[in-house]
Amino acid sequence: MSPTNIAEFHNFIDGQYRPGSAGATFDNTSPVDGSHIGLVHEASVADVNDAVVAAKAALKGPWAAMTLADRSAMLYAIADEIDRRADDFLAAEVADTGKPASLACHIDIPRGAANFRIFADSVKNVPGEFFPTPTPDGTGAINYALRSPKGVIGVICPWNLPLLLMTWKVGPALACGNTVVVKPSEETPGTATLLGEVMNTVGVPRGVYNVVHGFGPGSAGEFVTSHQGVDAITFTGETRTGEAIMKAAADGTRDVSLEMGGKNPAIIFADADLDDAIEGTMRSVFVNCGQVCLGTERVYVERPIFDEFVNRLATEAKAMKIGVPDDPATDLGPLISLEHQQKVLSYYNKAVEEGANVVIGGGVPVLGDDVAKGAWIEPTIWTDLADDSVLVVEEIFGPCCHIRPFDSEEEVIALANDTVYGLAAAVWTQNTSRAHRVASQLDVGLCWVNSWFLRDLRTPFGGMKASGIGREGGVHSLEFYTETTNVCLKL
Ligand code: NAD
Ligand code: 6OD
Repeated sequence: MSPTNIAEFHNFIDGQYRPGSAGATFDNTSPVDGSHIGLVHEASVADVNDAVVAAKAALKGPWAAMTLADRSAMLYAIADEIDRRADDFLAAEVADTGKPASLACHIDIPRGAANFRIFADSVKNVPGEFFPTPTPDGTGAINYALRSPKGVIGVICPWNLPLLLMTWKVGPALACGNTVVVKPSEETPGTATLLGEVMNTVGVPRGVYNVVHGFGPGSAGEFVTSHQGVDAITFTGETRTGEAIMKAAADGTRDVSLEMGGKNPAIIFADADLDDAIEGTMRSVFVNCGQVCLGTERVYVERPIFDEFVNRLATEAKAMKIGVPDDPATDLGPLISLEHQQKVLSYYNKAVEEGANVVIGGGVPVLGDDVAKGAWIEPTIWTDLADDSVLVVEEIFGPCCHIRPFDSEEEVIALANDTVYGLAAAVWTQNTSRAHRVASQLDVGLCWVNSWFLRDLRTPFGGMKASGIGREGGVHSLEFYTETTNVCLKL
């Protein structure tokens, strides 16, 4: 959006809002009711090139000239300004995603600010490497490692937690002295655009933060990832997209950090605190309408408590209020788009074809005429599907799960690991030894025990196997967003 007109989403290049130079635009529509939110200005190849050139100039110029202390202070100022304008960010995020405002104001927007503060602190406190090295002549040498920014970082973002996931990358990238060219999802251009105003308000030098709008192939996404002035690419999104981006990054031997899809298990042992397990699984399956990469789509429950667990989860899921973002009682908003609704529905239909027992849901809820064009979907629970069913194998990214009984620890570990993905798991048990034993055998980047999505931003975040390459968070982000030079000095 321009600073004065929230119906237009301009590119933000070299500190200025600009339409696309080719004049192309596309509509941003509300997932709540299909209404028109605004017009997004698609960046051309030339616009993306301008953004990269501006980012390069800032990298070598005013941004590089700042002291670490000043740069960290500026990141704090960005965070403070996000907090000050929290209502604007909330409105933009909710308009684009349709998610409950009660959710976005607790998770998406505060994390948008926290992502700047945590990495401003990290860069100031990370120690360097030093090795004294003996030499044959007895005088010795010292080795120390210098860290420098990697350069211009291409940041390619998804739509499910737009501000949270974009700042999760922009925060550490800027903290380490890089500059960025951000390509938000075509579904959610709002908060990335608004962040440009924040950058200007707090005096971030122009060219440090750039935003280009558009799609993936043949559009801004591909233009960013194939641009040889982009020194590294950090991506969150679908695994297939990540694979395409990795291929693009091979030209020019550029580094990638990939945070991708998942088909995450939750394992509930009979000794779990059932109230906690139900509460946690309700969140891991249904929060953000199931559109969380860490979300649970496969639930494994130890046989003695299987029926009780299914009944209780179904009862609570049925009681959720599906509704509009501004209603404080809303638990479940719409999916991101009608296209995604059709994808999720196609899985719902396949479940029936494959003989699932549909415990609850399976369709589209009937809501009022005013929201009839929204991307609504029912929360859905299945049992009785085969382990090789597409519902159990493929990521759906909707408010749904399959629940299956298990009889032993060995069996459930094998079931949980039987996937191409390896992002996250949740294990529910009161037996601490078992918790450690199981967590260490799951092929996942993130394992929560008796919790879910409990985040400490200093910890490694990312997935194994088809869920990603690399880790971000804490020192892991600093590793990705810096280059290292070892200096060996003969004494
Ligand atoms: P997506 O892969 O469709 O799109 C993500 C971004 O990539 C968008 O900005 C899109 O325009 C861009 N893009 C698409 N094709 C491209 C190409 N060829 N070159 C360059 N850019 C391209 O993902 P999505 O639908 O926005 O998000 C949902 C997916 O993201 C799910 O699979 C989910 O699991 C995953 N996700 C993963 C994490 C994680 O941390 N692991 C977090 C959130 C979402
Ligand atoms: O909490 C985070 O840092 C993070 N990257 C969350 C990802 C959620 C995926 O949908």
